Amino acid sequence: MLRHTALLAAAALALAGAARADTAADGKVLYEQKCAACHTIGGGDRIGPDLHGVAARRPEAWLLHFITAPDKMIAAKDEVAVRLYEKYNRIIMPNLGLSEADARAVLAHIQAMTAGAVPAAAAARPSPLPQPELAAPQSAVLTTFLVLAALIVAVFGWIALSTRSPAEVDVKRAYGVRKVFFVTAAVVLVALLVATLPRAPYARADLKPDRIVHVAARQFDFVFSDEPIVRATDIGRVPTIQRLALKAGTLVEFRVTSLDVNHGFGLYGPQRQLVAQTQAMPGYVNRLVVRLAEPGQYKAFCLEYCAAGHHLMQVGLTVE
Ligand code: HEC
Ligand SMILES: [Cu+2]
Repeated sequence: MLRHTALLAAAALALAGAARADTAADGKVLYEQKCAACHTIGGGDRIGPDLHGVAARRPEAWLLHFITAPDKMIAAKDEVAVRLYEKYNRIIMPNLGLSEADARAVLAHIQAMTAGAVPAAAAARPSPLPQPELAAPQSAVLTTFLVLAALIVAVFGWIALSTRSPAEVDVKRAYGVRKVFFVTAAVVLVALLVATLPRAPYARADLKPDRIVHVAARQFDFVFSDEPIVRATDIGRVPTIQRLALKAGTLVEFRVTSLDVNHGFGLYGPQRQLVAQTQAMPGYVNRLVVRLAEPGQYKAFCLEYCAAGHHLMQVGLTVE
């Protein structure tokens, strides 16, 4: 027993030593897991500021304090922290529970990236969208919805007004009319269902995808990879795909999950038309099979409100 304990202690010490040996490498994993969802290093602002060269614009003590306890610094009305908070959509950077040693490791990684020691992160993020234009099918759907909604409002209005002059109701006849309405509605709806079901955009189960892409959603980005990312700690260890590029006509199976709360994965095509979508749920993997026929720049957006940075949650992919 004692020997075992001693062995374990030795192993733990060796591990700790190994971990301390390379701070920038540790910092890289921490950064990918805890920071990359909101920041880039040289890729531009996202939810928070671009961290390229941050060590040159802030004192080290301030950075260590901010990274370990951003919430406290904003609460204490630190001038710079409050200014940043106002500038970045009043989204408070969460307290991620980093120790000072963790913060040092992350800073070492940020500095290494800034110095270009580990290049290629720059511009890995998609550029912001040009003002999206509603594609024709989407505006047709919107118009139909608005017309139907107006019709329903009109019917409710008519009924409400009709109560101003109460009238005797022939109950038996009213039930008769109701039955006719019910049967008509049932026939029309079933006919519509039968007519449109074969055109529903569900992939056939027997189709074998050309490519499987794993998608992990988290507040506030999407991570693509060739291997499953099951929990947040897989990030930084499982290789991720920085820029996803697919050949036109590829049948892709997206295996979508979430590392925190419920998100949506809505894939939009080059004309900003919705191509396919599914939910990203913690503990579940949803399979979304879609043939990407049209070449161009695609974007995935979160389609379920997930917290303050939701509207900035997106990822790009290219079909060539
Ligand atoms: C949920 C999003 C989010 C995450 C995750 C996040 N940050 Fe931030 N960060 C922000 C926002 C937003 C700001 C701007 C200040 C504010 O609004 O709180 C910010 C500001 C900063 C600043 C100040 C930048 C400057 O220009 O002075 C640093 C440094 C920073 N973050 C480092 C980190 C590090 C390191 C991590 C990971 C350990 C991290 N952040 C994780 C959102 C985030
Ligand atoms: Cu969201």
